[in-house]
Amino acid sequence: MTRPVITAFDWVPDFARGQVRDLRVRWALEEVGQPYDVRYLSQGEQKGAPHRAFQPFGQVPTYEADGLTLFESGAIVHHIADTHDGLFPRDTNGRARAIEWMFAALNTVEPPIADHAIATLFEADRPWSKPRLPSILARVDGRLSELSARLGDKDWLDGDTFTAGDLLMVAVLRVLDGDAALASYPNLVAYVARGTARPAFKRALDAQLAGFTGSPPPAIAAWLEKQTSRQGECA
Ligand SMILES: N[C@@H](CCC(=O)N[C@@H](CS)C(=O)NCC(=O)O)C(=O)O
Repeated sequence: MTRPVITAFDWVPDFARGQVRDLRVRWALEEVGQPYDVRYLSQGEQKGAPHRAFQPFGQVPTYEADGLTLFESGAIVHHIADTHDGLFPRDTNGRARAIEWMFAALNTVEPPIADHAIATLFEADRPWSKPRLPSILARVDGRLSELSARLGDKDWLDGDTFTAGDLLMVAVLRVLDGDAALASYPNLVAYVARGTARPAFKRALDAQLAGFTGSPPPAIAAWLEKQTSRQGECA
């Protein structure tokens, strides 16, 4: 296999550092020991035609190797697991269960957690966010409670073996790390800690953080400047 090239941003706001979805892809590549290169995009470049040719929605990450280009972090992690040893069990049924947990992470658990991030971070200052929060929190809690019950006292979702399903589930849950919503479920807190203690995760996170060498686009820079100068203001 040729060395894959993934895309990532060269700048994101502080709250998003360590959460951009190229992290999942980097983590998968680190787990299987596959070296890779990164093509960095400045903010805004993701919406231009050249990148949209790779990613129709104008987002990161993407993946290129051996004449194949992919978008969607879940599809990329699936492909890495499919073409390397280490993220899918060797038996057909175990592999199917790992894929089941990949879908559960992205399709069942992530949506309410993404709504929570929108209401508390991205649109925290919008009038509709506060009224929506109780119902969002109830949906997050419902999913966490069900997941906690299924995980029980196992190390990983399917037992003793870490799979691509755990990789995506931990990546999804760690958005809530330190949040009261997750703290109510000690087995999920321990599960996230177990996943993020893996050396491959640490290498992936360090690599993502080291890649933020760019600058914000002018409009965001001006807005950030205004926020900083306001920090000393009294109401
Ligand atoms: N479902 C997509 C979501 C990708 C996504 O949301 N990417 C974000 C970064 S985490 C992004 O590129 N946002 C910038 C934008 O939408 O302009 C995936 O998993 O790859």
